[in-house]
Amino acid sequence: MRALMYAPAGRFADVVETTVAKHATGNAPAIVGLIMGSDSDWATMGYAAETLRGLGIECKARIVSAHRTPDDLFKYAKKAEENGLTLIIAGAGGAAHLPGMTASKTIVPVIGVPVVTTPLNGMDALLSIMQMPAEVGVATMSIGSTGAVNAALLAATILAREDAQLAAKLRSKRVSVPCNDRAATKNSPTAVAIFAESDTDLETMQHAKSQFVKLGIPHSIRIVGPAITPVEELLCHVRTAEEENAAVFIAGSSNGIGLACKIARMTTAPVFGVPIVSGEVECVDRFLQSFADMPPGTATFAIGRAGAINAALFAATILSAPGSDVRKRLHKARKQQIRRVRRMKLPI
Ligand code: RP5
Repeated sequence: MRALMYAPAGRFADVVETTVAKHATGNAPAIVGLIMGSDSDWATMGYAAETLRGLGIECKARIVSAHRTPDDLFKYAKKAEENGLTLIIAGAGGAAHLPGMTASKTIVPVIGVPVVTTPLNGMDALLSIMQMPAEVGVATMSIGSTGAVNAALLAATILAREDAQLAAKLRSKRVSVPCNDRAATKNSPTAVAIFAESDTDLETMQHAKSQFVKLGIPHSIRIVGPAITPVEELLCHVRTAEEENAAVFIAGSSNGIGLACKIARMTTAPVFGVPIVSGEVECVDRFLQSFADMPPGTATFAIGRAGAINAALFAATILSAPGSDVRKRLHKARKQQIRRVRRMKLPI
């Protein structure tokens, strides 16, 4: 199937004809919405467009700003599902509300890219995007152009579940990943493997589990040992989960995002990290640094319970087809959430 893919002016300016990936649920082409708050973000977000293009995935790029054109953003997000967007990649810098606000208005999964725009080197954007409240999650990438490339690769990983051609292209780009043919299988697996590094982490990850129980999604949950676990042992857990048909991994660990990053190097399935913090972070710089180096295939969600819930909801969305029972339950949960917040009372 051929289609035109548009890339706006700038370093990556061109209009190219490309083979497009198929929509996750049928023969319609998968379309990734690529949005950013300003044309100044293009120097970063162009890398996402270029990576998608290299993989033959159609993307539609637009500038919509959470702060300068909020009405356009709401319209864009509200119509995203109806307009056939399979995924949205949203990039923003500073007080980067674009990915989160987009996620608040649509069930279409949103991947957020923190852009460097201020002397805080994108850390402000990273935290703004990552630290979403429970039930409205954004899969957060690392900062800058690496994050933009990885956002496109994560989108591709998700779309590759139903597209053998794309899966093959993706594997050829991730040569260091041990080979498996799972992404190319016709009967797509639907289960999620939840990994926790300790008993304490397991408690947090139970919040992810309860989402899957509510939504009726097959899942498994296991402790994979502390950070010192030999890599072979972790690999064994990953392979076992794959044999159980795990299509998505969710990794919760007090060791920041480290566990998710290790798993991402062992599988072609998407890996969602949930950083767990008990007490206070001792060295904030060192803790945050790990989020700057997440490998392809990994995304982080908020710290703790909110992250566990949001990673689960994100997984549920990418594993379900539009119009399916799971999607209906997700829409219903959004409505319940709105009603719950509207019913909240203050003491005065
Ligand atoms: C954000 O503010 C945009 O995403 C951009 O990263 C940043 C600055 O925008 P400009 O002042 O460069 O237009 O909304």
